Amino acid sequence: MRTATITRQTAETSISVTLDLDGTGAYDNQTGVGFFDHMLDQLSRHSLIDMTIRAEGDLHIDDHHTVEDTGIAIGQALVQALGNKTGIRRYGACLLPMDDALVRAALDLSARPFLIWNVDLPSPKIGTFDTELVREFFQALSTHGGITLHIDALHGLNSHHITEAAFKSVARALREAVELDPRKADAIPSTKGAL
Ligand SMILES: [Mn+2]
Repeated sequence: MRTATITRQTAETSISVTLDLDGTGAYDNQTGVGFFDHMLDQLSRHSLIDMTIRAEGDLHIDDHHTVEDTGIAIGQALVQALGNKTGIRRYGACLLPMDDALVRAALDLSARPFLIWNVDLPSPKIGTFDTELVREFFQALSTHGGITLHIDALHGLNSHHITEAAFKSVARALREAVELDPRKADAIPSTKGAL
């Protein structure tokens, strides 16, 4: 079973994340940050990774710790659920349009965290959500998930559309990367023999 549960507790946040890599995209995500829940739902729905997330953070300060720490916990859960990565495709990429927005994500489940973030979000807020937190989320996901993650926005006018396209493109790329490759189901996809 490629599943994992991570619980993570600090003075700032209390988070639990349960993932099933071989799911159907079923989700139940409650972080107290409405727009972020909407994005996490996209991440699950389009990766087909079942996702149950509960986060209680210091939202009286702002959304920063909650968003970042949820990214950390999802990354840790991915690492745990992937195990030694036998049989996975490892790489994934997706060019995803959403109205005015066109976002490209390319990723490698390499255990080498690296984020390229070439995304300009024109407005500082989406509702009450600080758009600068979108990069913080993907930075945490990359670092703690051991993901080489490139995200480039090729076009976009509306920050909600650009952000949503980013989450959806990463989700589609992740779906591909975590999938088992039936042509090489018994091997770790690296000439090093380990990932
Ligand atoms: Mn939306």
